[in-house]
Amino acid sequence: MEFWRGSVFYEIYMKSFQDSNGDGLGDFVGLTSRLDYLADLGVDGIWLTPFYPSPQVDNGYDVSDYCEINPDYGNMTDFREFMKAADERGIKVIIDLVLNHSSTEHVWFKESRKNKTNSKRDYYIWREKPNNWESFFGGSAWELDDLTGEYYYHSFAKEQADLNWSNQAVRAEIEQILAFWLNEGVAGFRLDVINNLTLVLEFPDNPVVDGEMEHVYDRNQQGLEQALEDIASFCRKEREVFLVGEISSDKLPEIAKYSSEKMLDVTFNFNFGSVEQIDAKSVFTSLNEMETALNEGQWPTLFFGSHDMSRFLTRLADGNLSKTKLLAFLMLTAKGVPFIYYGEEVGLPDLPFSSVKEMRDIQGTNAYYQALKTGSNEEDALKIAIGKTRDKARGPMVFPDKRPFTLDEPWIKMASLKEEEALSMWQFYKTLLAFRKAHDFKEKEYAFLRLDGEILSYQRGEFLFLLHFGEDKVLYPLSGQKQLVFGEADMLETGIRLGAYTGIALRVED
Ligand code: TEU
Repeated sequence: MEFWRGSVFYEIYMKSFQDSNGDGLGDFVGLTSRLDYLADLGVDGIWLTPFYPSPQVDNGYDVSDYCEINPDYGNMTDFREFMKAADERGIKVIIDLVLNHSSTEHVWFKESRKNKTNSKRDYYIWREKPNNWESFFGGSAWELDDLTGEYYYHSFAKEQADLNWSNQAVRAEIEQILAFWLNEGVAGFRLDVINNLTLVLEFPDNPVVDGEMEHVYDRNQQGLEQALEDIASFCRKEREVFLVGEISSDKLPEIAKYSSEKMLDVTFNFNFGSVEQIDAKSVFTSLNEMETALNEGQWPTLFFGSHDMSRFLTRLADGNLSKTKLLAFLMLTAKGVPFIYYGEEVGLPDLPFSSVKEMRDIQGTNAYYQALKTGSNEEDALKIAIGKTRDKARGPMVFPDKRPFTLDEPWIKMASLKEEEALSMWQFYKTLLAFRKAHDFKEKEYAFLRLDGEILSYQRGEFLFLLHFGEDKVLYPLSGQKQLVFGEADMLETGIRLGAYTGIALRVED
């Protein structure tokens, strides 16, 4: 059985996790010093966001050298010490690879743009004329390069040029990168926007419906399955390697088709993780959809936060501690591979902003200047940028051992949770992770999934989980011998009384 099935992963946003040298940026030495914290929390694996040399136009998702460490985060020796220390604690490390595009500062691109006959010209996608394709961050996805008078394609920022996956030489380079990091002992990769790799090379315009572009020709194109199979078989030549795909879609069937034995182990299902609101019914629908949409034997991912979205304490629970805990309970007990986003275990909220100057994320700043350009005043432009900026979830980590929390800690000042609530959140994660560890959930499929009013229930192996999404106390009728093994509830003759936003686990007869 693959190691990842029973594992809980923890996403770390490099810059904001732990600084060791006082430059205000997280680094590998700092991260290594926090491995005991992570082991104590009980996570099995870490997903590291990009740590490679990069001009940081898109926080490291613009890589200028795939086989090096950004000096802000340390060097190769620091990385190796971190890997060794993680291994000693039984923590697996998966790293983020951005194979769809590189920074325009990458030596390949610098060569490529020099002239039309350069040996690296076809590493990227050059055309005499642009089509109507739009970049994810707004505006055209084509940038005119004065040197040769041609346009290059960038599905994200203009400093992130898309690599040409129809070129075998590019694929060979990518294999070397995979081999390099596998040799360093990583347990797997999180593959960034991996469904953007292949394109319709006749470059037809995408349809635009009600002012919105439909990405018909620039995503999920022919050849993608083969490319993923090639990556997977290359990686798995010698050992098990965990492959996590980020598919830029919120439609489960589109996402699900790339998780199969021959391709990716799991894909991020945004239809579940990045929703704007949640209730018992929507969760029930999503969990059922996962059961039917995924290929046989494939598991979904379970997450409500990442470096790309608002934190769920703010977004889905409006600062309510019990509701946040209930969502954590769902994420850690439903069938799938959970990904905790750093800081959610201590109830970090979204950061607030009062000016665009406080923002670093290109998605926020672009939206701001775009809004000004199209006639918004500064106040409205700021509102739009606040909605868009991903900086809100990228604030500094505050560890629970730093007590008492000083009031000038930025997150405490704005946290909707009080200090004791933050600590109770942390205890909750720890206890739940310990509960998972004590019982093997690797092979536990759902015996059933049910919805009764605001109570969602599912059974996995000998455990029955009840999740109450309502605000009033309710009595859930249950007969037979049941032992409460996690959470709080009143066990009555007639059933179980559940308080507002409560998740519990019961041991039942198998
Ligand atoms: O994100 C890609 C992205 O923004 C979409 O996949 C989006 O999250 C999804 O459609 C939600 O429905 C990745 C990285 O996570 C992000 O930080 C980078 O900016 C981006 O790729 C470019 O590398």
